[in-house]
Amino acid sequence: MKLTFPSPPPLQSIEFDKPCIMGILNLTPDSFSDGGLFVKKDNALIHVTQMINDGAQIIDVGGESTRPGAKEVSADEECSRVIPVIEAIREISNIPISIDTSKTEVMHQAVSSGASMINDVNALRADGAVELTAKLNVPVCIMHMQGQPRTMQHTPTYVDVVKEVKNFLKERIDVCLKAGINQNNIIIDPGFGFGKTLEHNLSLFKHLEDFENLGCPLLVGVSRKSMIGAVLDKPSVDERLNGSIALATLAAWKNANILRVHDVKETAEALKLCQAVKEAK
Ligand code: 7PM
Repeated sequence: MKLTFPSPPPLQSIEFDKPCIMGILNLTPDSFSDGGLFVKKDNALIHVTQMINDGAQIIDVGGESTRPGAKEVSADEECSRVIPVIEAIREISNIPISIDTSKTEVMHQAVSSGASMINDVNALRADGAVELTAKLNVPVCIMHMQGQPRTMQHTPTYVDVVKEVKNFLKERIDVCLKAGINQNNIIIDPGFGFGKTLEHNLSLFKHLEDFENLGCPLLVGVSRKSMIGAVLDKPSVDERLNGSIALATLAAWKNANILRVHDVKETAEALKLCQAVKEAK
């Protein structure tokens, strides 16, 4: 399995013979883990350069807070946060940029400005999002979320979380395919922390291998998340590095293809060791 990025030229691809790292660039002023640190373009570029040097193969740019309870921002506001930074990254690198958004308008503008991939926690359920993605012909990550960001952590409920998340993703893959999205462009993500209790998150993680037979590359995003805080009793996000590395390693061991992380260097080292063990006789 491999992923091909038509934009920017020249055509680039990522081979999934081993897991790859997607580095997070959060451009929300209220982001819980890098709170406004990278709102300025220069700081963002320094951070991106560092992530590339540390081994990131994709940069995920987001300007919409999906934090539980977060208030929604307009497409214009989101674009004003992400577009200048996407353009600036494009001036220094041709690394694939993913745009973390649920808004059709933002997807469109971001890809027009040089983004190479769409990362949608809402799995392209916004009006026109599936059609636009088919037309743009770029890779897309569709993620499972129960409910909406503002209220999703109130009472997450499942009878069989693994089965239900899997069925949701199967249905969304079908919708994508019917709309003409290329099968090779679809990435799936169980959506850790999005309308899930700790128990749900742990269960999904334990059964990550079950998602393999959907036939799409699998993205896992657990970096600094509250499931780590809950197990380790670390209320503050900056105490969650060790936990993040532990889960990234486990996800890689369980054949995740893309790891969405804040701490690129540490994750890259863990993945190297994981791969060395995998390839041993
Ligand atoms: C506040 C709370 C800010 C949560 C940011 C977050 C994922 C994602 C995010 C994920 C994919 C974070 C999340 N999480 N996209 N975007 N998968 N595909 O912890 O798990 O970064 S935002």
